Amino acid sequence: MSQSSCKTIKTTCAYCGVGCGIEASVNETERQVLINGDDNHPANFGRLCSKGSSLGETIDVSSRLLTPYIGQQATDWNTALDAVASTFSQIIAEHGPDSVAIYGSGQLLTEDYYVANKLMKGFIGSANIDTNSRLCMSSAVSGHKRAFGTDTVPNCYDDLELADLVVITGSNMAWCHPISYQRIRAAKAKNPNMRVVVIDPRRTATCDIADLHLPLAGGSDVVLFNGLLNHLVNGQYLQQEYIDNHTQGFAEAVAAAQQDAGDLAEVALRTRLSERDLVTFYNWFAETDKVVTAYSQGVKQSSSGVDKVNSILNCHLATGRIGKPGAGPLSMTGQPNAMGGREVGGLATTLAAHMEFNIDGDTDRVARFWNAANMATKPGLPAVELFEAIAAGKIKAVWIMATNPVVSLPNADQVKAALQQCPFVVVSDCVANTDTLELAHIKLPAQGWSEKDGIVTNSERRLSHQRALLPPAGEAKPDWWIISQVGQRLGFKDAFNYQHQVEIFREHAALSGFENSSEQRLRDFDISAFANISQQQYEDFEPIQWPVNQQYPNGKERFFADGQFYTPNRKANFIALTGRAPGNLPDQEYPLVLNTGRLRDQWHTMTRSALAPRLNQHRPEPFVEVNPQDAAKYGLKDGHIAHLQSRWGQMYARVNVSESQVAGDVFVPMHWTEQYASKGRMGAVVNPVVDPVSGQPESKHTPIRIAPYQAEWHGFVLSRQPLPDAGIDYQVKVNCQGYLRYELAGYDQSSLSIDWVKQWLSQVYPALSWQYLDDAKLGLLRVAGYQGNSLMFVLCIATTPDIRMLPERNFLSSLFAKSQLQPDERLALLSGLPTAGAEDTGAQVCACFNVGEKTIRKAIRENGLTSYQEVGKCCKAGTNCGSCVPEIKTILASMVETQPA
Ligand SMILES: Nc1nc2c(c(=O)[nH]1)N[C@H]1C(S)=C(S)[C@@H](COP(=O)(O)OP(=O)(O)OC[C@H]3O[C@@H](n4cnc5c(=O)[nH]c(N)nc54)[C@H](O)[C@@H]3O)O[C@H]1N2
Ligand SMILES: Nc1nc2c(c(=O)[nH]1)N[C@H]1C(S)=C(S)[C@@H](COP(=O)(O)OP(=O)(O)OC[C@H]3O[C@@H](n4cnc5c(=O)[nH]c(N)nc54)[C@H](O)[C@@H]3O)O[C@H]1N2
Ligand code: SF4
Ligand SMILES: [Mo]
Repeated sequence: MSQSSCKTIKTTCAYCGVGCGIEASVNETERQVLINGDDNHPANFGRLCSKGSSLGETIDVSSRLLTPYIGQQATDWNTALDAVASTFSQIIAEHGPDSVAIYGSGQLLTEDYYVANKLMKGFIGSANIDTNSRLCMSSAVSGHKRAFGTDTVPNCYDDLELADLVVITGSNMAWCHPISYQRIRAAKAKNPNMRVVVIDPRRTATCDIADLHLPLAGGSDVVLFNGLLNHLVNGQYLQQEYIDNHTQGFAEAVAAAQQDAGDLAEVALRTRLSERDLVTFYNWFAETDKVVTAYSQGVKQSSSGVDKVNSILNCHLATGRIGKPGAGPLSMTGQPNAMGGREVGGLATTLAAHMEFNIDGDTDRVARFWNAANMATKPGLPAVELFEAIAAGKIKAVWIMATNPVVSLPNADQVKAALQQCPFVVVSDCVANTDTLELAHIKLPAQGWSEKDGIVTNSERRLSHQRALLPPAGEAKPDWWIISQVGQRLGFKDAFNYQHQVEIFREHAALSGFENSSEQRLRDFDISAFANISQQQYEDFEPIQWPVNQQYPNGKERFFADGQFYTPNRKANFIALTGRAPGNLPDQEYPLVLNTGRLRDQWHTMTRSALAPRLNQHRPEPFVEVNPQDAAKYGLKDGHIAHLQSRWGQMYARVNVSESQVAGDVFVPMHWTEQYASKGRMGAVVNPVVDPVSGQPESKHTPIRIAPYQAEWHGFVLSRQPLPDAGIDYQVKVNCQGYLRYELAGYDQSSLSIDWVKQWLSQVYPALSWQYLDDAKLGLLRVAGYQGNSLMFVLCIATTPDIRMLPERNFLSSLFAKSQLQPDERLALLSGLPTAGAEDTGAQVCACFNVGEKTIRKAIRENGLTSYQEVGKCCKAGTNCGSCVPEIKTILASMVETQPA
């Protein structure tokens, strides 16, 4: 990139709720962006993880939705917006405001989110606007409101470093909030007194820094924390003055905890943990003043998610450890603007600016501020119910923005069917193809990260500016603009007459301060200091934690150490809790528990992360992780394919036999969709049970059965061009540097032949010279296609159930990366045997420097390396973001074990 045409722009990462600051060097003419961490951003101080640092690889426009579509027909904005507005109008006129809905996302910017909520709740007159945050944050929101009277995260990231005990529960922070995890790792290295406890049914990468790992039974968190509350009471570890002066309901909570978890042996039984480990954890918690409990989806995505949250908050309130440096509960938000969504009231059950339907005067207050034409007066439907109402025909038009519910909602085949029969589906997205866009009547192209511009708020309530780096792709528009245009066309010209997003931000800031001085009901969320922000100040916006008002012009790090809460009498509530079993339990027919979650290098439904070749190498295929005992019991072999089935749906995934999984539990990553894996859409399998208070689905606990998929053949193709669906059971696409890789498997091999290959591939490659090897005896079918001397594709199929008959993918990939092949390489290509000097680097471990497992093993062996730091010095692996350090340590450990004595 030439220096002269570069400009440097500060922005925030597109991905997780850590909210890291980025310094981007932008070359507009080449549409290239170089990504570096922003040294001054308080979330990351210059560090970025593998996802953040590869953002530059994801901004190509080739996969983007570039223009609006009505049906299959490209159209202009006016026509598309008119069609959206007139159809919504008509349906509202005929069936009332509750017959339409918006389904939004924590990946919208605050300004987008604010306008969507205003349109639906203030002007269309229904609260049927919910968001994917229902699947993500809603149990934390409800738990906070029950305890504090408001949805406030009391602590901040610095506390992760200041603590002497960090309890990480239901969170694979090493992969999902990598930079926060790195901060804990670094703090622990400096503070010998610091301990880390990880509570997770799986042994995850996060356990790498754990002094204690509690592999509790899925869903048993309330019992575990009720047991802790008992321990605190029995050992007199309470902060009695705080309890007496600033809380209520303590006696009832203790009585319930004693009833539920008074007997340690029973707690051990129900949590599947040993009494010794329980006592260790309880003692550490009791005896350490500075304790932070960081929690995420293992806590929230549960049919007792809200109770789990309150069981944690109970223990922090009982010890007065809340909102203090190094002490307090910290809910880690998932999406880049999950917190912003909570501020604007993006959930169907809340109002804007932390106001509530069920608090006297709030609905009227919002209505007056907006001068609302049709203020909604009651909560709308939460996500799972909202899609059930679509299926039932009660909701007849839905507008989906920045989320992919056909993949991410539970019982996703039902969701798909609901959208198929819904009379009017509008989808705003950045990319051209998703499983949800396929069902849209109207597609609207939204600006994505690197083009859109607005404010986001991270897990610690810190607002940051996400800035535009490049001009929009094609006709893409900001989401706030699209929504405002529809608002105007629905007849609300004045209310949606925004020219620039700063006008929306000012309005949002003003609403947060509206009737929010001490005479009225005080609300915690107050950024009224920005109500008159100039455009220049907005452009220069520096990261700051809310509240930002007259009292706190520079923001505020922590809440509640002073014991002042937002309930009517200002006291926090203890909640009396009883542990409940998950909604569906395994039985003879469905004997295993399916747990789902995230991988280090993929983001959700892969629409952005899978565009970066280096993020696809760590775990290229959908997989199911099973304990060796279960593998033996169900006849599953490592590396082969399994069929998973629940009462709701089915999927295929590759088997990964692993001790990190407890027998009886299996784990599947949430990421694959029909765009990448023909039958790997995991949402289809997941049960639609929800928490009764928050409505958040139980994504971590579905009874399933598993069986080997009896593939008669396996194979893969490396191809320059994308290939069509081959109509087989297992076809997985992997984007690589300059080409694509497809993994294939099928049941029926009778149709496998050179002719079949030609028929399939000539759709994409009509005129090539073909080279092939078809050896029925050896069970080999190999085909390569050349254009002149350039290799266009190579296909390798083993017509036997034995996957070892396939050549090494990494070696073939290295050949494929070359544009021209020598004769010996052409031969090697079909034989699958490495040419002299070619090196097989093995499966990728370090995404930042693309270092493979075999390279690392070789470096260790040849240089006698004993620590991950030495490995880093030798081959760079693990020296950038550090997310692969746990894996490097596992490799080191395995090599120590296998070394001859
Ligand atoms: N790489 C990557 N990072 C991401 C994302 C991504 O897609 N990819 N997404 C972002 C988003 S939106 C979110 S919400 C966060 C989620 O971040 P996390 O919550 O950390 O991620 P998950 O993998 O969904 O689940 C966390 C862990 O909960 C455990 N668990 C399951 N059941 C239970 C239980 O009953 N009790 C306890 N204590 N633990 C249990 C699972 O085994 C899993 O390891 O990640 C964010 N960061
Ligand atoms: N089984 C199971 N299911 C889960 C989870 C789980 O752990 N297990 N986790 C749940 C959680 S926590 C979450 S957050 C969800 C995430 O699930 P989704 O929200 O469905 O997943 P994403 O892939 O993030 O979808 C975002 C979509 O918006 C598009 N997009 C990105 N930026 C913009 C923008 O600025 N404007 C517009 N209009 N579009 C944009 C992307 O291209 C993509 O299609 O999944 C939930 N579902
Ligand atoms: S931790 Fe990684 S994904 Fe999350 S904001 Fe930071 S760089 Fe982005
Ligand atoms: Mo999330």
